[in-house]
Amino acid sequence: MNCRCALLTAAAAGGIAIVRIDGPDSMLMLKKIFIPIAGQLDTDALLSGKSLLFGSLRDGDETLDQVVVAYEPGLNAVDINCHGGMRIIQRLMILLKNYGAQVVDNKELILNESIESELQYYITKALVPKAVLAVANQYPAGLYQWAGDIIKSLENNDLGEIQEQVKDILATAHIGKKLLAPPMIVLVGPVNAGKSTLANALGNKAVSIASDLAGTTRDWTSQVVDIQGFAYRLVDTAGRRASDDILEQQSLILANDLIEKADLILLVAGADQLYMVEKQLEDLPENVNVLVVINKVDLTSDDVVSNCLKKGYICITAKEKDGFDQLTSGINDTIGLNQYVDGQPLVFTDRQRILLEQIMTTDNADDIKELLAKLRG
Ligand SMILES: Nc1nc2c(ncn2[C@@H]2O[C@H](COP(=O)(O)OP(=O)(O)OP(=O)(O)O)[C@@H](O)[C@H]2O)c(=O)[nH]1
Ligand SMILES: [Mg+2]
Repeated sequence: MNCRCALLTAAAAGGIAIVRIDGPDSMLMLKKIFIPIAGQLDTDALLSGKSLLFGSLRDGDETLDQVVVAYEPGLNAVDINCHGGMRIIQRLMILLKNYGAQVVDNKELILNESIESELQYYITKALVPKAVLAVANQYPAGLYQWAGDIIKSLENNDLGEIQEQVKDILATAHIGKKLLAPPMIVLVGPVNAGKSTLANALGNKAVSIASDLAGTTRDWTSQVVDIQGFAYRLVDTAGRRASDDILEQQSLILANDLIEKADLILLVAGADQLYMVEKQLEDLPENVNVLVVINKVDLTSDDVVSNCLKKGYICITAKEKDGFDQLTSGINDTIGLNQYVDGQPLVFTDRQRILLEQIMTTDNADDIKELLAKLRG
């Protein structure tokens, strides 16, 4: 069968999922797995301009789901809108594969050089509602509309002014990237500081073992967490101390690899471990973002806390989630995600960024116009 299929919506449970069958045999494939409800037109009606049909998705004699089918004439493709449970999606994909369709990544069916298609593709990769909204706003409003407005204003404005605007929009590229690929936060610090307790509290689930035995964590653990609506990959590592234990030494080697790749380090120390902070800071690479987090402030005096705050440290009680507002705002401020204003044009792909960078290097209005038209796609 000459057709390909892909899940167009996110690979997660949702209300509705859309599976596209694409290619010359897409109609033939549909007829094998779909029966319109009695009284409705045959699937051929789709081809003659009736764009939506309701009916049953069938695997032999078994009805898998009630679905709405849409035909995309320009694309020679059929979209099956089924219920969005993962089991239904899996059964449908297996069915299509068994009938000879090639299962591909949705990138292959929808992504081309246009903001509209980039939106359709990248929205399925967004892990949190804020990222979904930020991307969804870029067409037909947002970045798409901004590029159109600039094209219109090219005749009246001087190029310097236009390039200033392009520069501002380009500055959002790092935000777009971090909204779609969760930045990595690595928890490091002395043993027993409460790193694992903090990781579990930020993730709202017990991923790491926390105990008062120094050296509890060996293998690092990782989870995606939602911090004030933004997604991050949070990694908990083994406590740092000099040790002859070969496993502990290996744990530190693994942790050091992660530190090199981190977008942000949270250096966590207990309120009884303040004397260790300077040395631990010195041991971290120079070019990495670090926030110092003092934990267990429930066990210390107000004076100690106010001294820590003066030094710019964030004071928390991980066990009670106290001080988390300052911590989570500090994280988003350092990574830069708080800079994004809802609805603002946002650069969210490398293709968009490269085209805008090209605009910055030309002083020819026609070239700029062409590049902006290309950006819109
Ligand atoms: N009083 C108090 N105890 C805490 C707090 N956070 C963690 N603890 C306790 O401190 C001990 C160590 O916590 P962990 O989270 O295992 O510390 P860790 O930094 O992961 O330790 P290692 O994995 O050994 O490096 C546990 O007994 C926790 O219950 C806090 O905010 N206040
Ligand atoms: Mg631990």
